[in-house]
Amino acid sequence: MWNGKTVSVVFPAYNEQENVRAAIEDFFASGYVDSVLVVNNNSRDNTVEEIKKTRASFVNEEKQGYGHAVRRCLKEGSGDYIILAEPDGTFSGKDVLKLLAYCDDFDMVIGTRTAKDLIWSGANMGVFLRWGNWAVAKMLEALFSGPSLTDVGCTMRLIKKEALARIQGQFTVTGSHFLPEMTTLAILNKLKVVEIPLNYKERVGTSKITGEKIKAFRLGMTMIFLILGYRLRSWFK
Ligand SMILES: Nc1nc2c(ncn2[C@@H]2O[C@H](COP(=O)(O)OP(=O)(O)OP(=O)(O)O)[C@@H](O)[C@H]2O)c(=O)[nH]1
Ligand SMILES: [Mg+2]
Repeated sequence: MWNGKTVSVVFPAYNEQENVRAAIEDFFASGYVDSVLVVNNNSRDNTVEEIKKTRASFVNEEKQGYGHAVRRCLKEGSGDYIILAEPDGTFSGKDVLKLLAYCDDFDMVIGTRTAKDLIWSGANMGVFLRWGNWAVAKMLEALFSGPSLTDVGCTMRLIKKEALARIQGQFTVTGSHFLPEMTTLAILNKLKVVEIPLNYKERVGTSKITGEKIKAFRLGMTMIFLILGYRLRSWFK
């Protein structure tokens, strides 16, 4: 609970047996989280068995992909404040408090993983990823006169239920480049958005998206085209 409002955490999970249980416990341990829901994306390992050992609930999303899983998370999140994160050990439950501290004044509070002093040793945020995320975020910020942005791909973020309802029907992306679409739609729909620095730690388990440089580069290019597409369409509308 936060100021009399319910807080729900939602995790997309694909083969996260190694950390999902610890992540659920870590987020509950923040003391502010009322419920945790895991959207299992057809995991072939023991992710579901591990979730069952906790007080989190879960659903399965059959359509495979990060965007499908995250959109299902946002659809199922039941609290007044919905916090999206990953159960792979990279995010800290205690950072929930940082997001909540801003939500009186903002509709959406986005994390950034590029604040140098909060990147833990072993975290997958080397020079290439850090500056790549920063550059695409700055492009988004400049093209849309948006809030200060320094990370285009940070899953951990908070959105108020009523703010989510304003943009949810406009989501189109089902792949790994979903987050910049969510941020762009928030700006275009005049939600109040702020970005704040979060801890970013070493991953537990196998990386599926940005672990390989070439995959990360392709993803970055897809994000750039998505953002440019939104800008051009809104100029010519
Ligand atoms: N890649 C991928 N991730 C999925 C899928 N479904 C759910 N997820 C979850 O989405 C999150 C993002 O995937 P990650 O492999 O952590 O990718 P990343 O955060 O870009 O990179 P690392 O954390 O450094 O590995 C994780 O919590 C996954 O378990 C899917 O189909 N593909
Ligand atoms: Mg991750």
